[in-house]
Amino acid sequence: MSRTYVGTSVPRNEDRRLLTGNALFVDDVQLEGMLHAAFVRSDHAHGVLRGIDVSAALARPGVVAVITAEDLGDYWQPGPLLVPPPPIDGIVFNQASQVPLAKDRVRHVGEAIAMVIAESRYIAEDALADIVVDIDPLDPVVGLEAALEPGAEIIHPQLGTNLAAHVVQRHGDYETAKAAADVIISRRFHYDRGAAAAMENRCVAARWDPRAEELTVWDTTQAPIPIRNGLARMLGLLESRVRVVAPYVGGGFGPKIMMFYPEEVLVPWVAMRLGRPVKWAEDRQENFFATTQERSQIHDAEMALSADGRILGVQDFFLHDTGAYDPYGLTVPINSQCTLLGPYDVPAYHSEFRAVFTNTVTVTPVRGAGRQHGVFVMERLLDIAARQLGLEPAEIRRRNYLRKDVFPHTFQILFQDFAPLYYDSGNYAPALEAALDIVGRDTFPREQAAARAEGRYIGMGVVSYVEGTGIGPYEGARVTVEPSGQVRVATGLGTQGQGHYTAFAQIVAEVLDVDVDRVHVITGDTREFGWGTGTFASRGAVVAGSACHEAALAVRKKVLETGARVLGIAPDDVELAANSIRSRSNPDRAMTLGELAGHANPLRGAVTPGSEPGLEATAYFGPDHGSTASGVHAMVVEVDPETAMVKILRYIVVHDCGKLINPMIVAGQVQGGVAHGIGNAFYEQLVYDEGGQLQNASFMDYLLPTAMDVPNVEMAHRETDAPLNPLGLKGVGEAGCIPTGAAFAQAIEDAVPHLGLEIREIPLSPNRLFELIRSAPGVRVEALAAD
Ligand code: MCN
Repeated sequence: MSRTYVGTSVPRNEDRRLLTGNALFVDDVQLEGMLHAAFVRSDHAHGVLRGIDVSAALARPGVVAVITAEDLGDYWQPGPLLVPPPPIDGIVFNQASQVPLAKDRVRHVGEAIAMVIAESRYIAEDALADIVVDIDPLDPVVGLEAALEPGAEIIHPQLGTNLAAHVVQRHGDYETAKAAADVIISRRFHYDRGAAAAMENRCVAARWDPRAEELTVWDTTQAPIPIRNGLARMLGLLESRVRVVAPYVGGGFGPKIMMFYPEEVLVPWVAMRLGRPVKWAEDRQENFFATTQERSQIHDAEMALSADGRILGVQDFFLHDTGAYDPYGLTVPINSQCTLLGPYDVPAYHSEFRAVFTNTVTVTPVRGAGRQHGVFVMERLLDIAARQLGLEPAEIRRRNYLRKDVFPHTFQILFQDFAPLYYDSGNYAPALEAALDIVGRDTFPREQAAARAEGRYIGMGVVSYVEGTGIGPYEGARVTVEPSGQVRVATGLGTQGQGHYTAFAQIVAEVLDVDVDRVHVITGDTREFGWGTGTFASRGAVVAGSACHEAALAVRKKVLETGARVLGIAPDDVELAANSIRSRSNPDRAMTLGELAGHANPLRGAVTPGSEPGLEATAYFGPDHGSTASGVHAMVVEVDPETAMVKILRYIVVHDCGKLINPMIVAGQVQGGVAHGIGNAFYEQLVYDEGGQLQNASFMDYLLPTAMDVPNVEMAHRETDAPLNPLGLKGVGEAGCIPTGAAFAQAIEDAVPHLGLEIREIPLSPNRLFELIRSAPGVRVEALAAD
């Protein structure tokens, strides 16, 4: 009987290297003769680029080159459209992707204009000040509604509009639903911008080896293989002559999936051109201007309900800010559009968004990738409706959940992969009951009343969500048993802290019945594995994990076949037994897997036709549809109505990501996601002034939650089997941050019901909450803390 690893909390095997400082990060790459890059960036949000004088910089000792758009010749190309929308009715998309260096216009503060290459980073930075950039400012376009106003400056003149996309999706007939409704709730909601704020900024190093004619690029990317393929195409090299390594990466959280950032295009090119290694490491301030961001959306939403609180229909018109360029297509707003429906039965839905260009940093997915906006709108509409109908927040949700017998469930609207939105499986109502049990459905009202008697204001929020995870197209893995008995697993995914090294090892160790610490996972090196897409959309476990499983099964088949031959026994007499094979009928006839691997790769003799040397197999996995994770978050907060400070007393997550590979890793993912969600909900906001200048581009001004602000999440897991992958997995990497804002808003309102607050925006910084409290209906400022 082989050992069980899947479903157990195997300690993370990557942590020893990380905690002892022996993990290689890109900035650790030091090569002989290495040069350093720094970038001249636009101070203007919008303007015509009249000229660049680089002569003084070139004269500075230690400066090796200064590159402008003109120097790039044909290499200067706008970046690719990463997820091209299909040409179908209801979708208008205007493409304008980022360029390596600004040529005739600048479109956001921080856009790269010139690259300085010098003997040291100090010299490169000093030389930036020598470069004179002549820009004629244009009116900046900032703010979602301003972008579409008549007379607004057009950011991409070739498009003749600031409209980046217009998408209409619907099922059922909302107008009919509305006509039949007893209650109609109509509100405007605003979700403002935030940053991903990974601990490690972006970094790229490149070396051209003229003898091997090979380019090696170390890159903090989430998608090493597409970067390799794109660089090979642009540089006219064979893909096999370009090696992209994404070693240990200190957090990605979405923006590191972007292809191609200017620096990723330019550093390899200049390293080849100069014949010397070059490195660029983003600094924290640059990260606020040069790394993509997410979030600003304004929703005008409406919900039609029957008198007993059943949803009849939802309508949502929203604006999405795509920033200066739109290389990622429609992913973020389509996620909002689809995720809004949540776990609920919504017979009629009309959703329509306009994405707009603005003179701000480009928007691409950040953990949650637009899903949190949809959840916020839906959950808030339900809360407002519940209040109007005199229902408990939990009760209105209960009345509207999809029943557990409707799965699989297909909607008429398209998901981010442009396939119809598909819920593979789910069971929503029990998760709500479980969360209420943990929070203490009977005891909480008493605690609330007791606190109130002491002059403390505590409140609870409880919200639901579903999350489409684990989308295709595919990932692959190669599993090899080596003669040492160690097992190598190579996959094309990049990893940024998610624990893939351990989780994938568990899958393979269980199939091959080897000790889990004998399984070595390699990710993020295109020389080790060259097929796949990358880490995004909480798909690593479902897609790459399943590929590891399939490859391990194929190796197990080889082990059993080769074992029978080498031991000279019948195939059905061979079994796996802890790092070995043996005869079932005569267990003394046995051999270690390492020895067998040696036999499978003989120095003499013949490999019989139809068989292959070695104990190795490669497999790919591409699901027809993603898998639908879901959950309920409950939150207990204490609000000081006079100062607007909010303290999170408890945070409860009941989460369903199908079968758990590693419960400890999943718990870490949820805890980290919740920390991110709390940041989004209460602390983090990128504030642009009307000139397009970011006002808080440092961690002094852009507040992140600290360990002091994030409670230990109380967690329970439900494991609804995912039918579309062999292990029954669903994703979890983003789940923690998706419903947090909605839970936060409901909990605050519940804490101070006497103020009549109705929260319709995120983030709710203490300042903003202070303002909202002071302007709440019927509030007498001098009596805030009293009834
Ligand atoms: N897992 C599991 N059982 C499951 C599902 C997942 O044990 N049923 C494990 C997986 O094996 C993996 C981890 O949980 O080790 C996350 O898996 P998954 O949900 O498949 O997500 P991905 O591997 O695709 O990771 C991407 C996801 C995203 S989209 C963002 S953004 C994010 C996130 O993961 N960025 C992260 N989590 C992050 N965690 C860290 N530390 N750093 C980031 O940059």
